[in-house]
Amino acid sequence: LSALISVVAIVQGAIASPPLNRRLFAIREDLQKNLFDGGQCNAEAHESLRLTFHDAIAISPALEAQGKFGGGGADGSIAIFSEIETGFHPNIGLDEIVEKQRPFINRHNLGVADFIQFAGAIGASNCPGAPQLAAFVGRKDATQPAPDGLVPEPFHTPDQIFDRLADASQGEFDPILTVWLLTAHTVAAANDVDPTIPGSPFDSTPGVFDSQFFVETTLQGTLFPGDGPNQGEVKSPLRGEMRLQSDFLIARDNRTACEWQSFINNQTKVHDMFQFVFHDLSILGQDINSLVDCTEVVPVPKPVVGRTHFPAGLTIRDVNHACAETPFPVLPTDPGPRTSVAPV
Ligand code: HEB
Ligand code: CA
Repeated sequence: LSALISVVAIVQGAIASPPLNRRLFAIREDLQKNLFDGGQCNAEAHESLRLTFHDAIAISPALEAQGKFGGGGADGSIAIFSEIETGFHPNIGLDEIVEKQRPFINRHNLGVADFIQFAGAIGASNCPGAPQLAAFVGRKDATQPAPDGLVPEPFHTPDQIFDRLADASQGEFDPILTVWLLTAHTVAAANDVDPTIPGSPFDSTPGVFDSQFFVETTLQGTLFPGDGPNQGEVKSPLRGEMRLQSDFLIARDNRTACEWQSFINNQTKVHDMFQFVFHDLSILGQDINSLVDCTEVVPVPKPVVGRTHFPAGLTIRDVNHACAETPFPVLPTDPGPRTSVAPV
């Protein structure tokens, strides 16, 4: 009889709470179908990846040391307290993806903090060349909003950005790892830096997780794609392409220029370093020992498409070569006349 009772208990348990991976596969399917247009590296995939950063980075041991609440890191606060946090200036535009994700959160049984990081990992997996990003489950959800002032802005100086990332990560995210984190801007566009040209990409391949972002940010800026200059914007090398002042400066800063250049034409590095830093970003403020690693649920992305190149009409002569130690890599130029970058 006791054997029968325990069998019943196991069956009931399985019905009450289907195994974690099975639940995650269902969420993945729902996201791919209904948020990411059938598995595309689309605008919602980009925005979901950006959201992981804006939730996770809002944690500050420095504020805690002053006796203030410093935020909970990857705790879902940006969605749980979206009315407050999406009103913070650096979070401009994120209200849209938070509201698009909310019905998925409501119809599945997963914490908000876990969901945000999971959706970012699934979205990124649709971008050829991306790594399989970590998916952990079991985070503690926020009980209060993060304070304002913890998310970097494109008009901040490299010093401000390096200090903020180091604070959030207890020193782990140094200037070098900041470059690794910025690899995310290879699948990215800006809607609100210049609202007259929404969807303006940071590189010519916003649907591919490649090293074009690192190439194109080193090129001499020649134009504003819209009605710039706007706050946080500097001249870009291509019509249709947005360039953030922070990316421009970190690409040329003597602490980071060589690291920046080292990503060019090095897809293995693009892939491996972002995989590494996302893992640590996605669990800021959480205790990894109480989380379950469900990364196997994240699809392994397709390999990168295309080879690293200068956009048509541009060559090594257009490069601002900021790394004194290493020659700039030799790259082919795309054939044809100068093109412009299409909005996302
Ligand atoms: Fe990021 C986007 C900034 C980092 C991811 N950016 C973005 C933008 C900006 C930024 C401004 C645009 C927005 C609009 O819409 O307009 N970032 C920034 C800064 C920093 C950063 C300043 C520091 C340095 N990011 C980052 C990181 C990441 C990211 C780390 C990762 C995770 N972003 C991102 C993405 C994007 C962006 C993905 C795109 C989104 C869309 O497309 O929508
Ligand atoms: Ca790209």
